Amino acid sequence: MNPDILYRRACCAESRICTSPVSSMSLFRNARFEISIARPQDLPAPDGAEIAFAGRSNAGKSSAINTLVGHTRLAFVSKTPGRTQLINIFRMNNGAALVDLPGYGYAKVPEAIRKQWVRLLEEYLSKRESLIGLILIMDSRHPLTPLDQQMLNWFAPTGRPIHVLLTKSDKLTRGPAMQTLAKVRKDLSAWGDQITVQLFSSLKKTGMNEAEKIVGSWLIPLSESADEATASESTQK
Ligand SMILES: Nc1nc2c(ncn2[C@@H]2O[C@H](COP(=O)(O)OP(=O)(O)OP(=O)(O)O)[C@@H](O)[C@H]2O)c(=O)[nH]1
Ligand SMILES: [Mg+2]
Repeated sequence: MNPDILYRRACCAESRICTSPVSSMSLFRNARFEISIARPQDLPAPDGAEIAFAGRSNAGKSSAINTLVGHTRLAFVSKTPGRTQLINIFRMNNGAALVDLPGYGYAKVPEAIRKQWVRLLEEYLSKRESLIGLILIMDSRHPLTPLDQQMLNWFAPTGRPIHVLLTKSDKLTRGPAMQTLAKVRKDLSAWGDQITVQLFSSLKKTGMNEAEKIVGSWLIPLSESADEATASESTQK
């Protein structure tokens, strides 16, 4: 194996900096950990477009981020629900960021902490101007829980796109998976037509191209407007 790859992998495990070229997709490649924050007031000033990953505790948010960036240990994955308790920001090469949000709906969390998480999520989802789209992660076996619906209620009114990943689809056979997809798609139309949905499995690495295409389509208008701004600057000179 190329020693450079080995070295980069060792770095990733130590510092959560991901430069691994192994099976990462072009859009998400070279994402690196930037910051963790616990309170809305600690959020850094926006420094590029943000794409947030929200969902029930243990639904597979951190795993989905790792799968998309092609790295097993960038975001912390655990069998114990409620492990991501902070907002973790990962910056991609193109300047946009993937944001791993604390999972909701874990019953064993003390009430005071639960309230703090809810406040953090609501603040972030409803007020963050740099947030251009939401990836809402739902376990394909338990989609659209009341708290998922709450997330949709907070974010859909912003008019920004939402893409639902029905994760752990490897746990369903094809028929039930397709039925779930059709039913969730129909139910989601109640929140508007900016919502898309797909099946996804971090275990089997399925659905990655579709997810990349959707997120890429959210970023293209931004790069086009940046190009237009540069073009108009140069014509003014
Ligand atoms: N079979 C299967 N298991 C998965 C998949 N995605 C995640 N898991 C498992 O589900 C558990 C939770 O995954 P995480 O990615 O930590 O979930 P999370 O949503 O980030 O959880 P919190 O941080 O607690 O909110 C882990 O044991 C993962 O290995 C998947 O696509 N298929
Ligand atoms: Mg997590």
